[in-house]
Amino acid sequence: MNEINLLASVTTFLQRSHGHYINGVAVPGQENETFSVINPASGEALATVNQGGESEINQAMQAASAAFHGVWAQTSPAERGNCLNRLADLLQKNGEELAQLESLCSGKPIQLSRMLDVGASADYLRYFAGWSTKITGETLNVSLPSLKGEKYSAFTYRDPIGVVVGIIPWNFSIMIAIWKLGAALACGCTIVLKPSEYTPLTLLRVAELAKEAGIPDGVINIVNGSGARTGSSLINHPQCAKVTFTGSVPTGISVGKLALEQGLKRTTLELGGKNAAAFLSDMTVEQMVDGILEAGYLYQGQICAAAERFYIPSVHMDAVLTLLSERLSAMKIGYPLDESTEMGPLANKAHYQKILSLFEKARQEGSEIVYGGHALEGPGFFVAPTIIKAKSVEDTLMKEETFGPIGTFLSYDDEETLISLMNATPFGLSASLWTNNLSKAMRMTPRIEAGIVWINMHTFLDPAVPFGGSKSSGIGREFGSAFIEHYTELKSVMMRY
Ligand code: TXE
Repeated sequence: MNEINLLASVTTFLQRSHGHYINGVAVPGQENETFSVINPASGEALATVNQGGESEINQAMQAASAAFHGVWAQTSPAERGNCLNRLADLLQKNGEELAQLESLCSGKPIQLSRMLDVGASADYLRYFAGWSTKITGETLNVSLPSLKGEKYSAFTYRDPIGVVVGIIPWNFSIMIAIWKLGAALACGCTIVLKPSEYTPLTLLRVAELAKEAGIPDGVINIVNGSGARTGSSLINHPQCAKVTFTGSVPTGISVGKLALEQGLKRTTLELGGKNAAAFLSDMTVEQMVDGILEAGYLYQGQICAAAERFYIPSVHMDAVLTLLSERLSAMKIGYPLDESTEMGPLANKAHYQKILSLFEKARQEGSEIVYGGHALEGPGFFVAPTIIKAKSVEDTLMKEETFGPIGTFLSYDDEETLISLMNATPFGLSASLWTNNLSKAMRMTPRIEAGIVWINMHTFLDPAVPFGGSKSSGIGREFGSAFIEHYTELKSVMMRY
């Protein structure tokens, strides 16, 4: 056991009363309507949070709008970048506090919280900071003929889109919010973030650090509350110009529909999927198992880009599943604040119940549960990492996103069939192909329907590489230069002289 001691600042923070963060100050919210934050490793309440009502929603949207038209519009691109860089510094300076809060609320192993919610978040902010001074339009050659010797000239601007509403899931309560916030602020937008009701605390602390970093009041606001009520009201609000959402496919579709109906508000939807990882027969069994663990079991499989469908050459299937079972049984499952923990609990009770019902479904359908497939004893929402051997592509677990530590396996014999198996899904967020034959991989990659295809790797995201879903896995791209299109409105200017 390497269980770490909670920092005094974490204990003090948890004891505070929690609500919202609007226009540079903590706002208590509706004290008669609260919800509890549950530690998924123990099932016990960590804190209570006051719901955001119409009053908080209005205050936050007005503050973001005033900051957009006033102070942030007057802030130079260079200073916007400096603000993001200073926030990155403060995330790192306060990193242990943030990582502990994230692990307590989400069940994420502490090493991952340190690496991703703190370390990677700082890297993403610095990447976006660099873009703030490089957002430009273009000069265009007008194509019309000149009739009387007149001349034409044209160019484009990229105007910031306005107030962005960011709706955040529970799996990376800091990092995914930083993706939205960094993109919005670099482009000159202001933002109102609604964290998941399961992980509402970390962003309240990040907002305080943003103030310390010199980000003007009103530029970043946090409103806590339920999705159906607070989330929808934020999207409905007349000051909302754009919605950026990460979460499940059904909720993403409702969010997208509402945003369209409320005046064609722009949307970026980064949704889930049923991502495939395919191993070609030149890989060794050990290489395949290493790849499967990387692709499917990190952070209890609660990563939208993680693989859930695994395609293995028939000749290797038994050996792969035997070695994978051995590796899973050696995995250290435990308390997220223990530094040696490799796998923690599922993030919340609803998700735990969903995973248990999927185990049941697999049994009813006669899929073979090779390893795991059950809850683990003790308090908290722990389940065994699980291997399921599917009968066919029709098994529920080959089709429905589990978002849990469950790999579902199907064998194949020829590589032509493999491509159609990989594409036999309405989703297309990510996919991976594992082979030492790069020439073959390069020929197969264009035929794989996914927003990102990894070769000999899976789940790794990079701020320089666009990320987002094809097919039903989303609309729009985060990162690279691609995000700029989604946070700015292209304005054309044409003149005759
Ligand atoms: O996600 P939701 P939930 C999957 C995972 C999980 C399931 C449900 O399988 O078991 O989704 O989890 C807000 N208008 N993923 O319920 O509903 C909500 O408050 C506006 C995959 O947590 O997608 C939260 O802030 N907002 C996923 C956010 O949307 C609404 C990550 C995400 O909630 C809303 C998380 C509404 N009508 C869960 N309803 C991924 N692929 O990354 C909810 N919200």
